Amino acid sequence: MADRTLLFVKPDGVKRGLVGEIIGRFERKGLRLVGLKMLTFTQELARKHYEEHVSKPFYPGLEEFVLSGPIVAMVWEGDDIIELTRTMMGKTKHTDAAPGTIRGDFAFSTTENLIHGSDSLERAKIEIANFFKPGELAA
Ligand code: D4T
Repeated sequence: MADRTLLFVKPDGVKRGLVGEIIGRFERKGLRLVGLKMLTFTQELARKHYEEHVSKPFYPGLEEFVLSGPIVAMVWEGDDIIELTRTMMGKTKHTDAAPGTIRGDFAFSTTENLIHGSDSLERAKIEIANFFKPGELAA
């Protein structure tokens, strides 16, 4: 099976009507969409997904934000999927994200930065299982 990653459009991206714009960028790049759903984070899922950040000072604000509305979770497949999607997302901090990237073109906050993407294939496996059952993904 080709490499896969977990991406989600954060609540700000859904509220701002950027879901189509974001999905379209990955489609036009030639990546394959193999899973898609809208859901709202629970506190339990937020703590699991952001386990490495739970003790950090920005975590309470981050948790409040990710619980603030629905997200659109996706699994994408393709060669070099992690590097490619992370490059297309742009840097985490909105002021560092280059124009032409999703965050560089649309984000004006580090917390409300529109999109999440797994940062390694190992993390992608864990994160995909946090959001999708095997039967919900295309073969
Ligand atoms: P995600 O996980 O959302 O794809 O973001 P990154 O992989 O690009 O960045 P990260 O893990 O360092 O941060 C996770 C998440 O926390 C928010 N955040 C981060 C924040 O609100 N304040 C901060 O100072 C940092 C570093 C943004 C993304």
